[in-house]
Amino acid sequence: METGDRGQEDGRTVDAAMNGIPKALVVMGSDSDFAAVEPCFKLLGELSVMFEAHVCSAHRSPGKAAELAKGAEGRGFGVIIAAAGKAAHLPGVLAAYTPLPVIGLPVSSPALDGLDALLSMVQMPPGAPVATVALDGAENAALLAAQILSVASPPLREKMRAYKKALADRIEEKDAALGERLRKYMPTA
Ligand code: C2R
Repeated sequence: METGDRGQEDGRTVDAAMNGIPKALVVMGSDSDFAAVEPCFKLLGELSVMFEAHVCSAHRSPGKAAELAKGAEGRGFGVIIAAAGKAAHLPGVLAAYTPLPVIGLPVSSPALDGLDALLSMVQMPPGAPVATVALDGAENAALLAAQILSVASPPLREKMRAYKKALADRIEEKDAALGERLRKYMPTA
């Protein structure tokens, strides 16, 4: 992560001096979602995407959910990631209050293995879409957020290009390693 002043002492905000790259707002339905969302924070940081994170629930703190979503555009956010498990109304409710794109990150939980959260997000009725990533797909939530923000940010687009190149390079290494492992099984003439 590039250096930047912390906007808040508690580390909730990674802010300032990130050189023109717009911000992502990350909202978790509960602090119990933290472990599932942590890879998202990590990757946003690695991509130098500024973010602010909050615990907020459409069920338990609906006023704050509305306030966060309504204020997001004016506070310079370009995308919202909403992570929640069980009956996950959080991303849909945030999407109801903002013109910004909302990415839903469904978090798995024991009773229904996360199918409840997945369907709550992916089956939004027409009018308020939630771009839903895979169950516990925290890294893809970060990547999709970065890609959305990169539309208005050439430096971030370059980072995404470099990320994809590194990804492809890793696959090439695996492909070469597979060739080596299979060598002993190859028939000799
Ligand atoms: P607790 O562990 O706090 O009881 O939360 C959270 O995201 C979490 O996965 C259990 C689960 O409830 C989820 N939750 C929602 C919402 N608020 C909390 N799905 C919401 O408003 O959608």
